[in-house]
Amino acid sequence: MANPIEMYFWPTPNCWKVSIALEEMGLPYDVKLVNIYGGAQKDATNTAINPNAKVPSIVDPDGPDGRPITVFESGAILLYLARKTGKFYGTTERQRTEVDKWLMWQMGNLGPMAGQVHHFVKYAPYFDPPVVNEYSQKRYVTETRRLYKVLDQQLKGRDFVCGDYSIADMAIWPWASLWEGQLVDISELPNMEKWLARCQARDGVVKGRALHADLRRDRGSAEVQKHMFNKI
Ligand SMILES: N[C@@H](CCC(=O)N[C@@H](CS)C(=O)NCC(=O)O)C(=O)O
Repeated sequence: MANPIEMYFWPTPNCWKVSIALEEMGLPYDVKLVNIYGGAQKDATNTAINPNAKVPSIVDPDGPDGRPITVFESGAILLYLARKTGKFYGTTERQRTEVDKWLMWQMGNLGPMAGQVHHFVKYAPYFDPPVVNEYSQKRYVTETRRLYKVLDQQLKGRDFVCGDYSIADMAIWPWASLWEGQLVDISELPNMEKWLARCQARDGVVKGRALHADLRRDRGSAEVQKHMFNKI
């Protein structure tokens, strides 16, 4: 029996990628909660494995050569787990390159843009005093809507982003599942809507998404403002 992987986690889209992957791949894991609303991401325990002071991260006691390994950045974690298990990452160089493209698309485009929508639409207006920046809201909502059109086009004629279910779906679904709060009109995205349902029907997605869901807050607050955005 493999030793459990330590998953440094808080119920957020980037962390759901990892909880979903661990569930889908059938890997045992222990959850280490990092309360980002309370500032724990900046504690020495977390920054020792995540120098960027964010979540998620993992520690795999059974890393390469049998020695422990730490991994941060959700995309790097997905790639590591896919290589470790040989699952959800195709089998040929052509298939893997396809998965890489869409994984990088999520990491470099959808995640950062939708993240800014969350900031300017769901968090900042609830700060004390409220911050409502219409230009920023419009810019990031417009770009996020454009990205979902790109995704919808890719999903035309495909069940999943790269054909078979892969780590690209695991990376994209957590963000895309929150389309409503990102002010996206799903009726314009029929392929994406069907794909969301296909992903949501998977046991691994249901379990990974449900993990510590009670701790999640969808809105900004004075606490979130202090611990996540006090650098501003
Ligand atoms: N590119 C990073 C982004 C990580 C990230 O922004 N994590 C958020 C939660 S989804 C976080 O830790 N926020 C706390 C903070 O910004 O202080 C990844 O994909 O792992």
